[in-house]
Amino acid sequence: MEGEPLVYIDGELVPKSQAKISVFDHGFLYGDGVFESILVTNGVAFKLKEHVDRLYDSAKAICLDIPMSKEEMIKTVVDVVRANGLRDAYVRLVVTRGVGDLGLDPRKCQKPTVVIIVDKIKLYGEEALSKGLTAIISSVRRDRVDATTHEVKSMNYLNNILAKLEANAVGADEAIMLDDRGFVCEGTADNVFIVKNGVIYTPPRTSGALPGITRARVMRLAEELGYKVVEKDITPVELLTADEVFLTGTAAGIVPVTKVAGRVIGNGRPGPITKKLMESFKRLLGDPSEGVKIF
Ligand code: PXG
Repeated sequence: MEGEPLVYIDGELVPKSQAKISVFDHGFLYGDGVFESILVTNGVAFKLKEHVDRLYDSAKAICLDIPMSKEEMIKTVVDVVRANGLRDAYVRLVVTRGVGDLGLDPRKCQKPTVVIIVDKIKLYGEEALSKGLTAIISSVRRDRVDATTHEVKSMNYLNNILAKLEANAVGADEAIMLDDRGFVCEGTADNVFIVKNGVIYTPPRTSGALPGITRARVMRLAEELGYKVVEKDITPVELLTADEVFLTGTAAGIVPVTKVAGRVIGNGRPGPITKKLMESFKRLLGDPSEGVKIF
């Protein structure tokens, strides 16, 4: 479709250039809100139901009552994608605490703000994807599970951004972050997997990493392909000495990592298991049985 994307704000569809919210919205003032990113491929919104479930879990964890049912939310997302006429798109679903005053007390906010953006995204270039990314191990630790845990997909991404700045400063593509105990947790917008001696490992839920929807599907896919997948704590040395390392996330899918903190992973090229998973995962995108068919 020609022209500007249409953005949903609290029941209205407005052109991108006019899509604005109040500076008194606590999402803006305090990062008080939750969000999801959903990929639409060939008219199918991949795992839309799971994303909406996670959105409502995130909201519940911060006592935010989303002013519509999950079914209404799914229907609204579908309607907004349709209104934009995009068969291949990236959907950003944001629910903030809403407009309040300058105090941080959430009770000052009468009604959550719901925003749905349908646009395009590119996290990494084709070359990085085919050759593999370079990553650092960030000095910025993930927040604790008993603090501002990253299990909640909240609008507080400063922890991730500080890590990304470290990667940018040394020309690396991504930053892998450790949890407060020093075990591998996740990337700034993706979950981490390693392969050692043919077995696939990923940090467990207790690392405090976001329970990634791509992560869950990739774990099942790997098992369907006959690989053993183990959730376990991964030390930095296990990461550096892995045969293969890859990341998973909505925007990028499965992404090989071929250098971590200056150490070459495997032979420096995307490994065979990573490539096999990438190939098989690509086929899931656009499959109506893997999500909600929009067109
Ligand atoms: N960890 C973190 C911290 C994330 O933000 C993931 C893991 C992967 O989860 P999913 O469910 O997508 O497999 C995410 C996902 C962005 C961007 O704009 C961020 C995410 C997804 C897409 C784009 O940088 N977060």
